[in-house]
Amino acid sequence: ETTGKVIKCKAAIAWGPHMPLSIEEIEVAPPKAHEVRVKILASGICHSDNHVLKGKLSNIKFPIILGHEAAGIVESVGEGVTDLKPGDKVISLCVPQCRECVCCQNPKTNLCLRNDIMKLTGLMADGTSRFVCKGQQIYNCASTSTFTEYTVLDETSAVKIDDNAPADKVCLIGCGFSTGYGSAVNVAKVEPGSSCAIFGLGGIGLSVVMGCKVAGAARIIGVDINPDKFEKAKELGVTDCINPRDYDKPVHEVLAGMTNHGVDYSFECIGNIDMMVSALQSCHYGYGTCVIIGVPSSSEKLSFNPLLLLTGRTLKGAFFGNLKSKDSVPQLVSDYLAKKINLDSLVSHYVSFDKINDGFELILSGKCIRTVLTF
Ligand code: PAD
Ligand code: ZN
Ligand code: ZN
Repeated sequence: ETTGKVIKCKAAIAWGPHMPLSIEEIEVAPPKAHEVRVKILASGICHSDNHVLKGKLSNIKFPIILGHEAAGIVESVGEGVTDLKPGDKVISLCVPQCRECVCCQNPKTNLCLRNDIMKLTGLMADGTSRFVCKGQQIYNCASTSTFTEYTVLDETSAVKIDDNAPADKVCLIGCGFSTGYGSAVNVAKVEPGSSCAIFGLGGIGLSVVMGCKVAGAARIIGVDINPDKFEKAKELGVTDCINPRDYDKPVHEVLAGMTNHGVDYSFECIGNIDMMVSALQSCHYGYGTCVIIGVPSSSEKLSFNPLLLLTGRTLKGAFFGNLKSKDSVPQLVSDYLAKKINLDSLVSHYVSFDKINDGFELILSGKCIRTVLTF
């Protein structure tokens, strides 16, 4: 019986940027009011975790426990928690949904004011941490921190899902799948018969592909510098693949030649500012829409000719596919169980939690789509 007690368990600590993660024993405090403590069952590794480790997001504080794409079981709940109880299967929500703030009340956005993506405090709502390692306070990541056997989440950052859902698949609904799929169906609002270009065919890009296909896109063009990504992309609905390195002209000109002078919708799923401009240039004047999903280094700025916008293109961006998380995640889990969405194709590797650094190696090697850590 652990309720009300500190739990000692293993976590992967990032002591600083440019260092491998270190599996350490940590102490996880009991949940305070309106918080839940969760035993993690499975967590995906997203490229955003790698950005933090590589020091690309300079405002993030170390030491930190990364990970934000997980499924687990509620171990205990703090005072005042009404919609979760011990034993519930949950998914962590890196974009919370409190249902009360001005953004939650506005149907146009999912960016609940309680999100920590913009403030980057790395702390719980009361300004403290629930993690201690070697006597030192450890920061959390995007209100989640899932590279640990136990974590503590605000009640707004966890949602109950179907008990029958396999944690090692539906964890991807906690970030990658929802981000990509939502960007296609909810941010771009891809229409039947339209043409789409997806820059970057990793976990996010392939989820965009699935969204474009469900939305009825006629032409889905995948762009990646790693041709090993093309086979899976075609299986999932990409109609044409291009490697920019195979051409001596800019990729937007290649796309213009393949389509009627540009696509209806383009998506940047890399985090490369040059590709963001290419994606914007690739959509058709007058009506094309470009959605930015990739996260660049904090020091980088976009620069492009505003005529691209004056001539009628729309530039958009969102976190988590602009899906209101508590409302959308249980439904996506049901859609997976009803075989309406395909997460199995996204999971290319399983790695045991202790071997987490091998999981990060897989991202850098270009060999994986999504690696899921099992606990
Ligand atoms: P990933 O590493 O699985 O995929 C990236 C893909 O881009 C790989 O297939 C690469 O080969 C390809 N690539 C790299 N450079 C280029 C290039 N110059 N031209 C064409 N292709 C290239 O990453 P991911 O899918 O996990 O994440 C992609 C980005 O999305 C990353 O920046 C991540 O931080 C961001 C992200 N955003 C959100 C959000 O809510 N906005 C959520 C999760 C991830
Ligand atoms: Zn992510
Ligand atoms: Zn809110």
